[in-house]
Formats: sequence, C-alpha cells, structure tokens
Amino acid sequence: MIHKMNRRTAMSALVAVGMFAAGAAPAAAADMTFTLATSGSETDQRSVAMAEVFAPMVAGFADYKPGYNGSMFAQGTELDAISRGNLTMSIASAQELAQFFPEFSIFATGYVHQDAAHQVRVFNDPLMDPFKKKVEDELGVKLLSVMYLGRRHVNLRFSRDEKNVMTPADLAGVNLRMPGTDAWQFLGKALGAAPTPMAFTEVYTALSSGAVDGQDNPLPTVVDAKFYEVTKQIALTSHLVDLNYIAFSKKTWDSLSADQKMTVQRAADAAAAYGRLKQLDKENNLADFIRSNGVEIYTPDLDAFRTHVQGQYVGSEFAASWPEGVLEKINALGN
Ligand code: KDO
Repeated sequence: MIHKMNRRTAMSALVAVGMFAAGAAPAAAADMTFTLATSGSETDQRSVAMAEVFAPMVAGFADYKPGYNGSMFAQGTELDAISRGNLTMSIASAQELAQFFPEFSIFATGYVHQDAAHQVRVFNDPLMDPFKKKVEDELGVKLLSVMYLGRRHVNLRFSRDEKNVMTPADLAGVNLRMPGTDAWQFLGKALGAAPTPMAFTEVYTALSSGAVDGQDNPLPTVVDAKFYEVTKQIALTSHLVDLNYIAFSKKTWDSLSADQKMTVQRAADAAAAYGRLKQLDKENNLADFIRSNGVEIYTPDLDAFRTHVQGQYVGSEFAASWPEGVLEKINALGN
C-alpha cells in the first residue's frame, strides 16, 4: 500500500537523495585488488602497518587482500609468485632476493646495518639504484620501501645455566633454526651454530618439541609469535639489524596512472614509517615482559661475536658477489 508521503517524509527523502548525489555515495567498486602474502602474523607490526596505513591510502582504486602466516604463499615463494603474475605484493627479505641476485646478501650480512635509520639512508641512497633496477628488470618486482624488522638475537630453549652464550664458541653444536635461504644458513654458521632451515610458521612447534635448540628473531617477534613460552634465554647478539622490503609487482605498477603510482609509493612509505616506529617502540619496551615469562636476557661478548661473524664473511662467496665499493658506501652512511 502506498501511503501519501507527508511533507516531512518528502523532505527526508530529498535530503537522502541530495547526500547521495553530493559524493556520499558508497565507494565505487575498486579497479583492482592488491594481494599481499607474508609469513608474518596479522598482529605483526609490519602486517598492521600495511592493513591500517597502506590499504586505506590506496582504497580509492584498489582493494587490499592480505594472506598472513604463509597462508597465501609459503615463506620464500612470494617473490616468484609476484614475478609470475600470481601475487601483487610481499614483505620480502634481502636474503630471499639473494637467492636470485647474490649481491643482495650485502644487506643481510651480520653487523653491517647499524640501526633503523641507517637502513633508511642506505635504501634511499643512489647505491641502491642498480640493485632496485636489476630486481625490476629481471624479476618484475619493484622495491617500494624498506621496513624495520629489528635486531635479531639468539633465543634458546636452554637456560643460561645449561648453556651460557658469551662467544660464538659457545654456540658450537647448537641446532639453531634459521630461515631457509643460503644467506640465512651462512649467517647461522657465522654465529658459530649448526643452522637448520625451517619456515617461520613451524618454529614454535619445533622449539616446543625440541626439534631445534633455538631461533633468532627480534624481541617483538619473540612476543608476537610467543616464542617466550618455549624458550628460556635470549643472548642479545644483535647480529643482524634486520629489514624487509615492500615488494610490488612491476607489471601492476606499470598499469597504474601517474596519480595512482604516487599514491602507492606514498602509502608504502607511510606504512614503512608507521611500522618502523611501532616496532622500535616494542623493541625498546618488551624485555621486562619477556623476562616476566621466565626468559633470561643478557648481553654476550659483542666484540667477540662481531669480530667472528665479520671474519666469516671476508673471502666468502657472498662477499665475492658484492659490487665494488658498496660496503664502504654503506659503512659511510652509518653513524
Ligand atoms: C624468519 O623467518 O625468522 C623471519 O624473521 C625472516 C624475515 O625475513 C621475515 O620473512 C619474517 O620471518 C617474517 O616476516 C615473519 O616475521
């Protein structure tokens, strides 16, 4: 039954129509969907930064579809997926890129990057241009921004009384889980340990069962992944101030308008900056929480670790792949 529309109802209807016409329309269907694959959790600060900063900034023309915990692509397979056109984005590592281009191992070398700000200066320096160009030209991946993962430390199942880690010699025979790529395994050996390759998503169970003796990740990851529940000590080796890159499909990038490109770049930089600040804040404030869960945290002989680790890289296959002068430029950008 159609009721006679009274004046008030008519006015309400006109206002509603007016609002609709004046741009309050529901968001237009997005032109495209940006998929992101990461082995990180949904609560990891890098994932949060992408969902809460990057996604809203590109929402005018792209939907955002993340796959956490390796659910979309297994750790270490994301770059190949982007290259094949099956994925838009990943939170990539220099170690994964070094599988394609060995020279990227310079950014994954122990005791090179000094802190988060150093990582940013290096990524934005012209020294990076040939690295970025090679990844675009040969892999079809554009490295948009550098993300801060944090200072990696040795985190063991054993108590300090059982295994006191002061120098690399103390890690002899320790079955240390490292991520699967060659550059990671090399770093594990350089620390003095016996590295075991394993995907990030399997580490908690492996620590819990004793399949591995330890792992190495920054304090925020130890908390986010709850490694403190299945380990008893952290030796603050700071052996790698670790980073990731926001990797983006070059094919998708080339399809964007100039404005869309600018928005995607700004969104990536904003997400990287947001995540960096949140990760640094967590890194500086989690030690007591971890200790309250029965994990002893202490500082080993850092000079012994730094000297030994750097010595392992000298003359290595990785160092042989580093372009002339790049390590000096990275060091010059340090503090
Ligand atoms: C890990 O597997 O230990 C690691 O920290 C390596 C990083 O490069 C990165 O892949 C990270 O895992 C994931 O993002 C999960 O935090």
